Amino acid sequence: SKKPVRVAVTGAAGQIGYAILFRIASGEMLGKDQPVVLSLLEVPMEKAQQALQGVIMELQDCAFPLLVGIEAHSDPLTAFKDVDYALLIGSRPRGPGMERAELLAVNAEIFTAQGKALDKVASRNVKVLVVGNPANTNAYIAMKSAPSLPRKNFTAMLRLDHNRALSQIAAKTGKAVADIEKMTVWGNHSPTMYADYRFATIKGESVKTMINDEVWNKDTFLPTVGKRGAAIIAARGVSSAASAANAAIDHMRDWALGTNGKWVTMGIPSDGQYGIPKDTMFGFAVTCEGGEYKLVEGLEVDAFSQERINVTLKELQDEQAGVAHLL
Ligand code: NAX
Repeated sequence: SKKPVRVAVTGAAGQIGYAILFRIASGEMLGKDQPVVLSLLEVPMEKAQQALQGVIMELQDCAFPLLVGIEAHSDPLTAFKDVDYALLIGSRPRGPGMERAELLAVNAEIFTAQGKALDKVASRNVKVLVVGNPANTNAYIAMKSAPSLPRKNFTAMLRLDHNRALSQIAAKTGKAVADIEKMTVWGNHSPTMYADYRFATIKGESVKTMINDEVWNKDTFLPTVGKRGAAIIAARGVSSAASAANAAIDHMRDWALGTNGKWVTMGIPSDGQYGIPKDTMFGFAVTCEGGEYKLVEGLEVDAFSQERINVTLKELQDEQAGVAHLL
């Protein structure tokens, strides 16, 4: 049988933590033949650590055959020791009356510390996914704080936006989600993201031709996908958790196990393609194989798409500029 891998999850006692840990432990992320050790990080506060103990009791009570170890931590330096995968979910949400600059600053502090800890103690091949918002900028900060790890090991989660786009297209066309290929989302995980179905196909047929409605794209599809998180908060009273956890599972599974040539969306550090400045943590279409993602290159960018890409890029550059003095 396979050697166990170490999986770190931060914010493990939170909503998304509760929705993701049981799925990782049951083998949905890394395969039904891959034993895992869960290394769980929460803030040191007693309430959080106590809640974490409760989650651990429940994990134990599932008696998952693949779960060969569970650890509770309050320090990233111990939590990230030798980890092969790190899901950075915990972050500081925006409190009432909190300014954007303040939000960026507290999160910069968290992700600087966690990036440094990964740099020091994680496996040199660690695959890092940042979910905690602002996800792209937090991933950028962690990457910049871990100079001895390859840049490509740091990614941000755009997969929820990607999956939201897939389900909207399936509903619009009356076709199965499973048959949609070549969907992508460009840019920041925020309402400015640009979900792009121009290249998408369903059983070889062009989705754009099938829908043939630019007004729907601009006035219905993009706002629906962009504001979906807010719609869920309005309906549920709390933010998306199960769907976010599901997207994180999809992201890591595809990265680790491959996509068989299918496109998925990941936030990755740019190497300058599509005019996105190097290191910008940007959502792109990728394929995954052999534990590596590969950017889909050479896609045509028309005027409308360029305009959208410019908007989401500008937002990301402003966020990056807002934390530059902290790095
Ligand atoms: P919760 O508030 O339920 O849980 C967050 C947990 O993280 C808390 O238990 C908290 O104690 C812990 N935490 C805070 N700082 C920490 C640190 N420095 N180290 C370790 N743990 C820490 O939030 P939840 O609903 O689970 O969401 C978590 C994050 O995901 C939020 O930032 C949220 O905005 C973000 N999201 C990102 C999405 C994406 O697509 N990228 C979508 C869903 C979600 O909104």
